[in-house]
Amino acid sequence: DGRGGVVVLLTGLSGSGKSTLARALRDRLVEDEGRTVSLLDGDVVRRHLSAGLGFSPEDRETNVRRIGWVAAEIARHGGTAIASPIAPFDGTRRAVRGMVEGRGGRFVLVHVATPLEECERRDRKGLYARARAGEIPDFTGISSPYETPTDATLTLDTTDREVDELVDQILAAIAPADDH
Ligand code: GGZ
Repeated sequence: DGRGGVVVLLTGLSGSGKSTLARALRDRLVEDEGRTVSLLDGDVVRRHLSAGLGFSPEDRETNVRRIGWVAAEIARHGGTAIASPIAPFDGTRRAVRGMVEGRGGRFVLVHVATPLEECERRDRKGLYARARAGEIPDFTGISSPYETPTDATLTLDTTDREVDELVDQILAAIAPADDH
């Protein structure tokens, strides 16, 4: 009936617009479709579920796998989960896909592919400046890799785009091809 469980994972650099899109998507799903949505917000996840983890490759892997586990569990019960970690590693993202699909959920990977130059120009939290100054080790895009997804359902660049229009694209990508 198109109401089966789904996990939307927004992946991309810091400042790419993932959280903004995740929240706007949540609002639209709740308002337009009356769904219950679990938003696994990056900040909240790192304060609670992943408290104590840093940004080494190992800690990022653990963080994203935890998010995936929770999201897969939500989808298994027919729910909708939206998560927006950087999730820089292809292997980890594929592991999350496996967890979700293995438990009968649909997995929609959205690559928020706003270019590094634009993310750095925004630099809302001043993190890029600090990373360039060598004050933040392992900073994604500067001193830690971001592996571009090759299995994204949708690739978006938020540069000069309206949030509403981008959310429309995500909603279209989520709309089930009723074969799941
Ligand atoms: C990347 C970092 C780092 C390093 C702190 N590298 O823009 P933000 O601030 O709010 O989002 C970033 C957030 C990334 O955490 P994630 O849990 O999404 O990362 S991962 O999926 O890789 O586990 C940024 C802040 O944390 N931040 N240090 N070194 N981003």
